[in-house]
Amino acid sequence: MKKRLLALFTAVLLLAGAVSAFAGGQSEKAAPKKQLNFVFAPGVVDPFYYTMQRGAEKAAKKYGVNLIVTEYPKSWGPAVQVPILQATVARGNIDMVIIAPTATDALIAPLKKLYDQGIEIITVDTFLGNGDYSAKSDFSFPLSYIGSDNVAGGKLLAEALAKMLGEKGQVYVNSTNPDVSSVNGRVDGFKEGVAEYPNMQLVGVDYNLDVEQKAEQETSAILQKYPHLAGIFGTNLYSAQGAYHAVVNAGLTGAVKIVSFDATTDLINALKQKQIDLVLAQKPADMGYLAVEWGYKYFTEKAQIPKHIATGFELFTQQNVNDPDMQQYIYSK
Ligand code: T6T
Repeated sequence: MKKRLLALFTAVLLLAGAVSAFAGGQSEKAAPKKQLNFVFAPGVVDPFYYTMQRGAEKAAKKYGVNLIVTEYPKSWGPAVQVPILQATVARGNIDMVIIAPTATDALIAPLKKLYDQGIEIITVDTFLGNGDYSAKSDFSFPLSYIGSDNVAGGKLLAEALAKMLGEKGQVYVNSTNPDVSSVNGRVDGFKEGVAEYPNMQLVGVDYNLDVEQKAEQETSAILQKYPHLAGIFGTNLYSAQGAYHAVVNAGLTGAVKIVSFDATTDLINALKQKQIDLVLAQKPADMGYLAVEWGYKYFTEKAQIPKHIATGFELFTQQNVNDPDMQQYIYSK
């Protein structure tokens, strides 16, 4: 009898233990994670943003984020980018928008509207206003700006060009738009750099509106107007591609030195052919990857995202253009 009572008692204890372990297990189990939906809104159809998209997709895969990529705008500017963005966000249930704003001011209102609806914003490559999201202002609502230090890049290329030219001569800049933070920063940095050399003269800045043919025509006109032109800075891939084609067509390869932002296959091949002298590669894949990674950490760990994350550069020269290590920095479709 005693034995049977003991067995019964043990059985009750075991059962109680099992029940509590089951209940405890249930309560300890984390609530199922919410699916995060991020939108990626590129600036325009170009290999720079395709490379950025691949970086974003890599992080999205790692963290289980659903990344919705908007249609690629076929031309540059808010008139094309904003309706595409709005159509994508209208699907609903979006947690964050990762966007390269195509204008510093015109994108503030449409993005603020999304923010007021509860959607977080990270800007990549380009920023809103003056880009300082740490001081309170009408454009400081994005969590972060992740991109190149464009002023530093422009300055660095001015100094490199000055060295190539013996610190003297006329130089010219071909850029895209006057209201875009990235290329504007590059122009400002370049001007600062040139100003350090009293025997260098900046003859002008043209804007091609992201149309390569226009960049080529503008550069051809400048080559005619300034027969002694010594150097050119192309502030992005369309500007630099148009500019070097104009120089080649004028038979001035080598006589006019060219430095550029953006490492497309076209520009890298031109460097190999000595049709361009220096190519600065940005790190678009890192911009996309970091935006998704920080966004994920913000939503899941309440991480404090730095208001500005600079992604750095690589410089392609005649010396390193064939190095196996450098090939990863060439943009691709
Ligand atoms: O240079 C990049 C980007 O940084 C800029 O904001 C716009 O032009 C590119 O996409 C190259 O076409």
